[in-house]
Amino acid sequence: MSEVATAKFKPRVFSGIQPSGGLTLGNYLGAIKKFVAMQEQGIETVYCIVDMHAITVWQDPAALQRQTRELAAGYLAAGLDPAKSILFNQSQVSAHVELGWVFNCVARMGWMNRMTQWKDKTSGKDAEKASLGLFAYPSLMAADILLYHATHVPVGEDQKQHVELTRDIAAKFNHDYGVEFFPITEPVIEGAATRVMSLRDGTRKMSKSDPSDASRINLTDDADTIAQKIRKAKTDAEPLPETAEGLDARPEAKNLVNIYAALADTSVAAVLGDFAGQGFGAFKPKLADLAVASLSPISTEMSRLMQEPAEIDRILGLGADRADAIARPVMDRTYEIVGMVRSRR
Ligand code: AQP
Repeated sequence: MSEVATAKFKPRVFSGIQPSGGLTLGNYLGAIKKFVAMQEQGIETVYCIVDMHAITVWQDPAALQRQTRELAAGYLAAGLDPAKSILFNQSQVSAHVELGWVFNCVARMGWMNRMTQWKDKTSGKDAEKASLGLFAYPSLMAADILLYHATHVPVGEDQKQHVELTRDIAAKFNHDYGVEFFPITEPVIEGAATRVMSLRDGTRKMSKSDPSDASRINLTDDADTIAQKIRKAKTDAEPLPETAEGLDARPEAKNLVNIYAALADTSVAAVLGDFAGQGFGAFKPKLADLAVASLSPISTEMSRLMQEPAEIDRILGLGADRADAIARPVMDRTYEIVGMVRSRR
C-alpha cells in the first residue's frame, strides 16, 4: 500500500520549524542544512515557518513576530533560495488549519496519547493544563505535510514518531474514504547529527526552549560565545576512542564528535581517525574553530537580513502565494471527498 500510494506522487519535500525561540545548532544540523542540500537536488522543496504550532505554548506576540522573521533570516542566511524553494509562514495559508481539523476527526485519541513528545512536554506537570493545541499538534503537522502531497520530510530523530503518525493518518483517511488521495510520506533522517544533544547533559536533546542558554549554541551567538560554550561543554576525562562503538556509553563525548562530523561533512569514523587518543583539551578548540567558521557567516548574514524586515515579509508573502496555489486545490478536493457542500461564491 505504502509503495503504491507514494509511487504515483511526484517527489516533493516539505518540512517546517517552529518560531518558538532562536534557532539552535540542533535545528541547523538536524534540519536546515539538509533542507538546503535537498533544494540543490532538483526536487521541489517547500519549507514552512510553523507559527500555528508555536502558539500551542503561549508566545509573547512581539517576540513571536521577531522570532518568525529571525527564523526566515536563518533559513535565507543558511542558503535557502526563495527562487528555488517555497518559503512561507504557516498562518498565511489557511488550508493548514482547515486540513488540520479534518485530520483531528481522522486521528484517534489513543494515537495522540502515545506521542513521546507530548508525554515529555507534559511529564511532571499537570497534562490537564496543557493546551488542546499541544495535544493535537501532530495532527496539524500531518496536515502541513499532506497538504503538499509531500513524499519526503527531512527531520531530526525527535520528529520521527510524528512522521509515522502522518503516515497512519494518510492511510486511515485513504481507507475510510476509499481513495488513494494522500501519499504515505517517508521521513528522511540521515547524517551524524540527527539528534544533537544538550552541551550540559548528553542525554537531553539540544532545544531552543531549554531554560539553560549554556545547553545550546544559538545561530545568533558570536564567535566568543560559541567558543566559550564549547570549552565549557560537559565531557569526561577519557581520551577519544578509535571506533564509534567506544563512544556508546559516553553521551557527551559522542555528541561533540557527532557535531564535529556533521559540521565538517564527514563521518564519525573519519573524525576519530584524526583525534583518537587525544583528550578534550585538544579536541574542543578544534571543534570551536570549526563551529565558528561554519556558523559565523550565517550569523552575520542573519543580522544583516534582520535590518530589512519588510524584505523578509515580502519573501514570506510571495512564498505563501506559491504555497497556497498548491494547497488550495488539495483542500478543495479533500472537502469533496469528505462530502462537504461547496457553493461557488
Ligand atoms: N537537537 C536536535 N537535533 C537534531 N534535530 C533537531 N531539531 C530540533 N532539535 C534538534 C529538528 O529541527 C526541526 C525543527 O524543530 P522544531 O523547532 O519545529 O521543533 P522541536 O523539534 O521541538 O525543536 P526544539 O528546538 O526542541 O523546539 P522547542 O524547544 O520549542 O520544542 C525538526 O526537524 C527537528 O527534528
